[in-house]
Amino acid sequence: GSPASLSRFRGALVAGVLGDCIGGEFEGAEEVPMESVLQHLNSLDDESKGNGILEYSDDTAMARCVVQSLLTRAGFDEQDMARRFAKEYSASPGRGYGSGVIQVLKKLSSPQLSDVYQPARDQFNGRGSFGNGGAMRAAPFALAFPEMADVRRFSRLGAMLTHSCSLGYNGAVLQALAVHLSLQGALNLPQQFISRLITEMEEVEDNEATRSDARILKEAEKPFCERLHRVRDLMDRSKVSIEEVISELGNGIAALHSVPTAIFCVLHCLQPRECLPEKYGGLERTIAYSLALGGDTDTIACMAGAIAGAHYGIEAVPQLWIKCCEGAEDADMNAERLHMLYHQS
Ligand code: 8NA
Ligand code: MG
Ligand code: MG
Repeated sequence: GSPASLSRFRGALVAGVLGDCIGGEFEGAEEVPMESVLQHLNSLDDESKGNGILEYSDDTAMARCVVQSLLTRAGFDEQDMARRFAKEYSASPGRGYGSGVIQVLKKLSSPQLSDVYQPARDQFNGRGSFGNGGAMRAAPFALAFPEMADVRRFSRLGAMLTHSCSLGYNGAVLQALAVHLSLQGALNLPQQFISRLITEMEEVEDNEATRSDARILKEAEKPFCERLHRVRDLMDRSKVSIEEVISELGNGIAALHSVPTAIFCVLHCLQPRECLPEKYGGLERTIAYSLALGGDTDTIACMAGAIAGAHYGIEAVPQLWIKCCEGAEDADMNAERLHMLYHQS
């Protein structure tokens, strides 16, 4: 497809929802045999089973708030977005939110609150959250703003409403930038795609807040850059086991242990893989592979789904999977509205 086509917008938003809904099955599992993944995916293709609907979790619940806010305000409005997060949480608190972020969401609903970024700063004794909750909802920023500088700026601010640790909000920036580049067709040249991301993150992580957080958490000076170099090393290898991916990149709830992982899933699945059915296209491969890593499967598949969806477009998304997932049709309609907003500005 052509850069920033409607098909790519629809693919990104819909496949993100699918990753969340389908990935929920294995969330928190330590080991997920590929056989179980394929069984789960086959059950979606089997209409005769009359599957119940797979519900979305916090990932999609918050992404929907981001989308609605960006659309109604025709841009980023932190007060409006914060209000939507709080309202969504109080309406459906059982969507599987991280245990820390719940405190922020409760405080954000207070009408007395003057600074919407303050509750996030108070998390974890003032260090802020490094969870992947900012990154899991970052894709819509790439679908609202055509300029990379805006994607960077607003995905960061949007994440800081709940995640004030640099390892939290920089993960959101990385995810949004990956979707932004994918939307432009950058995954046609995977080596350049990863190089572009590294160059961008060199700048994003070049500040005192990042250095200080990295020092405290005993990470490399530029934690996401370091991980992206590992992604590049793994890409260059002809054979990589699931165990190696988990030990090199992680599969956990920290943004640092999941955003680079999601990016790797997309890159690794650009080609057919022995462990995956031949009938699968790239998007199906990406989701299946993400689930087989175990750990925070809904969130990793959600992030990988959004990046892959922006690359392959809506035509690559199986209709039967869309039918099984709560919120997928909504996402498709919202993608059209975001596409208009993007091309207006
Ligand atoms: P969060 O901000 O509560 O962070 C998630 C968790 O990370 C916290 O509960 C802490 O355990 C830990 N954490 C984050 N920052 C720090 C810190 N500075 N010091 C010590 N510990 C810290 O919530 P979130 O929105 O980032 O969470 C996102 C994830 O939680 C998503 O994957 C989402 O799906 C959800 N979730 C995941 C699982 C799972 O098993 N993987 C289960 C339920 C919910
Ligand atoms: Mg979730
Ligand atoms: Mg999760």
